[in-house]
Amino acid sequence: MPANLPPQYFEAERRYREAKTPHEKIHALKQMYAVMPKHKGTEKLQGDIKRRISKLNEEIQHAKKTGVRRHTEYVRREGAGQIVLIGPPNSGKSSLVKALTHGQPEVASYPFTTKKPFPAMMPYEDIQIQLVDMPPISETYYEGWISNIVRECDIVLIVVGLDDLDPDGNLKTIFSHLADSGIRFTGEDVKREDLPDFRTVKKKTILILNKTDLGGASIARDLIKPVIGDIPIIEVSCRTGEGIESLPAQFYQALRVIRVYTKVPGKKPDMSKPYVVPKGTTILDIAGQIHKDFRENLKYARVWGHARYDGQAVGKEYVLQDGDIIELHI
Ligand SMILES: Nc1nc2c(ncn2[C@@H]2O[C@H](COP(=O)(O)OP(=O)(O)OP(=O)(O)O)[C@@H](O)[C@H]2O)c(=O)[nH]1
Ligand SMILES: [Mg+2]
Repeated sequence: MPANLPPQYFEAERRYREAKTPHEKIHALKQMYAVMPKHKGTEKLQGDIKRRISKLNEEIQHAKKTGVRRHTEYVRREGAGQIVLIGPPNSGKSSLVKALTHGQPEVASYPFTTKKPFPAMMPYEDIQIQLVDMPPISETYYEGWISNIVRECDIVLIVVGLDDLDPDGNLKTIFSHLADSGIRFTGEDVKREDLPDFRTVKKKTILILNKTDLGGASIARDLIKPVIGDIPIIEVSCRTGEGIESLPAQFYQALRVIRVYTKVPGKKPDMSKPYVVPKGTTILDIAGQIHKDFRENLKYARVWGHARYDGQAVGKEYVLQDGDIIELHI
């Protein structure tokens, strides 16, 4: 045995031996490779790990080619933000999309009902937020394109039902599948500089504990808390409607965006269609989006809303607030 292998290596090796799917095995092998010291004494082992990874990749590719329903899916982004729902089978993902939108995704008492992504718009005050219902994720069932859709979205909702007999185990399975595609989950707001490298992304995540009408929420919470870290939990019941009403506002908050309305001097503001921009956006940032002349020649703006008084003149660096109405002057 080569010298100087750190404890993390043996930890990863144990995970490799316990791994059931090729994806899990690759994940563990990559960790083994990452933590091992790279010197002459470990060369043989390095080669061995690389070979095992490429063999597993071949296996996956082969399965993809010969599989029955292998295809890719893509969802066009619409509205003020995109929220993707994932979770174990039968947890109530489609029921939640049905409760929050005018969409009619298929809901059924048996698992693996949803086969394709199903986008639908959730109204919130004067804007629309896109929800994307997804097929379930389980030990034996994972569509590669799920990773692509999750990677692109703004927020992930992980839906778990209180009738789930192994909520923590199922969550671990989901995390492991997505970790293979470099996706990690966090309760924090994600800024670009938080990304450790271009391949790995952190996704702002909320855990929805559904079916509170069945009881047992506190037991489930105790089981899943150690697995989900700082990810917040919201308890709801799609059956009774408990906790559903406040979700749109909570999702909107989590998106970290604001609405800004515009007005032309001497006219009434246009309240029909706000600009939806990230929190922290300044007058100058938004001016360029409205028209490039504004970006180049902007002198000042007037703001109605959160400025000290209505119609206050502010400079280009003024940081906008949700609901502000602006009038640009060149
Ligand atoms: N008791 C109870 N049952 C619920 C609740 N929400 C959903 N269900 C039931 O759970 C079952 C699964 O619901 P779906 O919305 O189809 O679940 P899903 O997560 O989309 O399932 P897949 O697409 O197979 O992954 C259905 O029988 C629903 O009626 C709830 O809040 N309480
Ligand atoms: Mg479904």
